[in-house]
Amino acid sequence: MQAKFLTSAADARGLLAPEKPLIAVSGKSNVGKSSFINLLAGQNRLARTSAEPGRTRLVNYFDFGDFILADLPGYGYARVSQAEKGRWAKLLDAFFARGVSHVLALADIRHEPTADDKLMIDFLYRTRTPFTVVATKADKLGKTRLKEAARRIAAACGTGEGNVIPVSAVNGRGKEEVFARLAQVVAAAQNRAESAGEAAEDAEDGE
Ligand SMILES: Nc1nc2c(ncn2[C@@H]2O[C@H](COP(=O)(O)OP(=O)(O)O)[C@@H](O)[C@H]2O)c(=O)[nH]1
Ligand SMILES: [Mg+2]
Repeated sequence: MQAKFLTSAADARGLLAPEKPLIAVSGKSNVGKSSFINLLAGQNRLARTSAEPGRTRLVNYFDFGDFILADLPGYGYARVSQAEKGRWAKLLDAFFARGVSHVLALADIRHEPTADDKLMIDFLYRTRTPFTVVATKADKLGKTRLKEAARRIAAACGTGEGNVIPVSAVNGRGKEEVFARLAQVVAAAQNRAESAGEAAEDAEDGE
């Protein structure tokens, strides 16, 4: 199906608790989050791309058929007030408290992960949230430097190289790999739902 926009949440009350597996996309402002979501959707304007980062403090939900994708507000934008940062932190806490199947954590392939990127990854480890690092703007590097960069990002995030997928919204690189990963996530979620259903039946049968 065509991916479609569902709704935006500005605060905890607006957050969804979907039946389908929920995949979150995180990353600092300007990392290429909107462009990446558009790449996955095969649509140019599903998620807005902007030259003015950090203006939207919303969780945007999209229906991708097999899963729901949540575009989290970009972090690390310097020119926002303390109050705004507090509101952002509260919204994210509430979001993760509802549970999520997988996080695609975006990082710019050309740079060392920032302090904020590392805070995000630490948070994912602490909360035992499965994640994949998506290294954006891969078209900006040649083949050799790209491999080095992916290795460096994996090390900085304390994860394996196989858990870093270089992508490019410009040439489409990495799209299939990301979908293959998400297919595994969806299958695992379905298996869990089925065994939970069977366990409930067994309990009813007194087994
Ligand atoms: N070369 C290149 N530029 C990109 C890529 N993805 C995003 N950009 C550019 O990076 C800037 C920020 O992109 P955007 O998707 O709005 O980032 P967001 O703030 O994380 O949503 C824009 O100027 C995009 O055109 C990419 O894969 N390759
Ligand atoms: Mg954006």
